[in-house]
Amino acid sequence: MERKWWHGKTAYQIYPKSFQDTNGDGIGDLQGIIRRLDYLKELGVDIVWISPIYCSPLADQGYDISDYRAIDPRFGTMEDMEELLAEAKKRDIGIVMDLVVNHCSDEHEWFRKACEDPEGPYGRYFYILPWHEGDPLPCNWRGAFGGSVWSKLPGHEDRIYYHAFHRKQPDLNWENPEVRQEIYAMIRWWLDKGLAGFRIDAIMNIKKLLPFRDFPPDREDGLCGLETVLRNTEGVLDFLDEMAEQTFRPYEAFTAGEVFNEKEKDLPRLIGDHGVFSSMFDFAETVLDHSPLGWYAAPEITPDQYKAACFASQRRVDGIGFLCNIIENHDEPRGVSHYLPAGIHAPEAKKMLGGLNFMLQGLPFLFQGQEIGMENLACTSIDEVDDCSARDQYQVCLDAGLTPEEAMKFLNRFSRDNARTPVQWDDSPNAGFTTGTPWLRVNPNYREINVAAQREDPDSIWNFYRALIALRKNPRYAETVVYGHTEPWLEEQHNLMAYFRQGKDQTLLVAGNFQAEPQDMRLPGPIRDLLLNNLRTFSLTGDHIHLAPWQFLVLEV
Ligand code: TEU
Ligand code: CA
Repeated sequence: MERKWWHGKTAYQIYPKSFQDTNGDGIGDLQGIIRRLDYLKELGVDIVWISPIYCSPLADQGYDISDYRAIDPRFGTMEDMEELLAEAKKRDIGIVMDLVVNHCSDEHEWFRKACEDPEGPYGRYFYILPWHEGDPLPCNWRGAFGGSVWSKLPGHEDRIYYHAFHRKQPDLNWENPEVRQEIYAMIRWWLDKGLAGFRIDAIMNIKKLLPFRDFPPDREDGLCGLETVLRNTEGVLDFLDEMAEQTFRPYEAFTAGEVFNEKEKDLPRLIGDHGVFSSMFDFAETVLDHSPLGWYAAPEITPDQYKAACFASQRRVDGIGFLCNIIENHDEPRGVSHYLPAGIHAPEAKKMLGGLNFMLQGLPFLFQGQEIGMENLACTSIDEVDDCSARDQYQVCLDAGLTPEEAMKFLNRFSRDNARTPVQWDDSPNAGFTTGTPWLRVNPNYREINVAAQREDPDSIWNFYRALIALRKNPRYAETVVYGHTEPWLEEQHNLMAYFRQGKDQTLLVAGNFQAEPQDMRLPGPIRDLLLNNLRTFSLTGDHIHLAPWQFLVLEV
């Protein structure tokens, strides 16, 4: 594997709407990010991905872009963006923007022109087909937020357009070379401004399975989920190769693909030495509880399944490239609420989960608030829910015969709002996020869980993450932490997740006791050094460590 400038870095995702408000409108903004750059530096962050801040009607919170070359006034101005780039650069922090090019907004000029003249050049920017009331639709696919992927073209009774996500997110037609050139020019325009790169949204969806056709339905609505469609689609890499060649590669940009349903054989082309992306997110753990039926049919994830998914991912990409390792993002529940058994809130358990993920080979990617162990938000009524995906799943629950109360239990487990509540900076009103009314409710636990308190406390989750990042940069261990081979240890032992990171002349052992009871772990040999411990002590008899509940250790052995 070739060495890349970003391999040893630590990355952090900002969901700007909920990060830091500076003008009291209850919405986080670019000035808020600038204000917190020193905070990110103090934590040890090198790369920051900012979820979309382009002009948008916010039907899907910015993932519906109406102007790719302008900043939404709710987030600030282009001057603010340039200031952010300059200030970040001073601190040696790279800024990565979200690249959302599977679709744009129905309020984008291209779509407006397509509606005015579907036969004209902009009609070919989208998938617009003739259709008459009573005709079957071109295919029975279900959009990611529910319902058919087809909607009537505004202003036309006899035409429909394709959208894999929200009705307000029409898919762009990548088969049209003019569309591709527009997109590449826009990417270069941003890279010329000094961006470090992009996180690339929903990218596997850009290639459509043509001609459109039906698949066997997977729910009673007669529709079939896009996962099945994607599994049967070939050819996305040809588009990605062209995009990489004309944009990312000449700039040596850092790119992290949001890649789902990729084919094993494509891994080298995706993230290998000359791959189309630098890296891509590991969603193997995330999808463990996905069911085609919807959230109400989600199984609980056990620690053994979590471990198996992590190790399977490490093996799949071994020697090929780096994955971005996450426990959460803006689409997922909080990691500590998702992967720790229900009801577990102990700080040491949160540290263990974070540490086990962080120490895997790959690029660790923290999501805002993860560094203080922020948790899911409990809502009692659908009126409190913003997320369009959660609102769809609420209906799916009701259609399956659940009561509203039962449905809310599943929303509280999976709603995307869970990760989108404002960052808990301190114990002042609204957790220091805003002086106004926050756009989304602050988690009421902010008095106990907040940055200010954890910064003061040497045993806090925040200081633990800081130590993890410092270890990754420590010249004595960095080579092993970044490049060491991952080798599971005692893989069959129940509720124990342990692995070696094998460097040239150094072996680290990472171990987490993934349960509320103590358990013993056999050691492969003598301990040379203790690098990290989420508790104050650890106990050893002969070649056995007695791990306390949720104990996490990094040892040199
Ligand atoms: O998410 C993509 C997404 O929702 C996938 O899980 C999708 O279900 C998969 O590709 C199968 O089709 C991204 C963003 O992270 C999310 O916030 C946006 O809502 C979405 O794209 C649309 O832009
Ligand atoms: Ca604001």
